[in-house]
Amino acid sequence: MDFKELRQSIEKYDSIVIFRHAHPDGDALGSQLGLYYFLKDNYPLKAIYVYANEYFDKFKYGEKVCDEILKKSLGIVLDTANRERIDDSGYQNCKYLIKIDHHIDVDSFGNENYVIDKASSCAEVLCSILLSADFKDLKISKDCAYYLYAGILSDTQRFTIPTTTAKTLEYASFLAKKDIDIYELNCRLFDIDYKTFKFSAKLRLKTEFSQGLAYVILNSEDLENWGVEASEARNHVSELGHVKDFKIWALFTETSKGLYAASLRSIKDIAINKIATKYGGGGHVNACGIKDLKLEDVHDLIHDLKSLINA
Ligand SMILES: [Mn+2]
Repeated sequence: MDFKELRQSIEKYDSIVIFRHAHPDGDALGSQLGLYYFLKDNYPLKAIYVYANEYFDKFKYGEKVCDEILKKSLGIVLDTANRERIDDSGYQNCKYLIKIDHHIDVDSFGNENYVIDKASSCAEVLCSILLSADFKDLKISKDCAYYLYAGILSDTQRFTIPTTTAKTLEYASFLAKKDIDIYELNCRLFDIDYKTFKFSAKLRLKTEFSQGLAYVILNSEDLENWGVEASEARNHVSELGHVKDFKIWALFTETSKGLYAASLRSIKDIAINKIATKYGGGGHVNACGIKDLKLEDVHDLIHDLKSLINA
């Protein structure tokens, strides 16, 4: 892939607004802030904005940008497969839009689209771009490196999941050479508080397991008793991973009366994205999400996942 047109588009606009997906994770934020520092460091005369409608407690940054600014700006949307998931609809007002992502390209909503679905993270896609022939005369600062590393580390779960490749590690090594504080970043991203520690214990106790499938269904009452929001609870699906007996693991949370959202994960050999699509969701080969499932759909899905494991 060449990035000449991307470079031209970036240079053409005096004002650039960087977007991410709703309920941002470490990759959405790391990519957004990494690109922010890259653009700010190399184009000090441009106005660069980190667009945020909602916040993430580990990286509290960003702002809403008014329509007058959006109307003259280049918008760059990161880590977001489809337009409905962008945080938020402000992107529609941008003069020109670029998508940079690593999810399967289901919606080419940009005027330009740069999608590498083999990349571990959007931050890795940004590394491919920023280190390419079209950009390599520009500087990658310590701040930029720190946040890109955060994005890679988050989406690869510390370089442990199948999306981690030699390329991922090469980029991580390049970024680490910028003298970033790897220990501090790991603590910031992954150290848990006491409340989360207790939550994990309850989650483990509530886990059902049969025929290779581990799952937890949390209804509104559970969530209220445990004092967690549904979306926050679903972030803990990875805690069900790394168990030898589990081939697929799933966390279901009741998001509104009678409707459930699912977070699904699987071992490398089992692709779950087709089943996720069947139920109106999507994502990666081994990591998917589904929204608005009725309880009977949840049970059908559990049945389908078991069949898939035992096929
Ligand atoms: Mn990502």
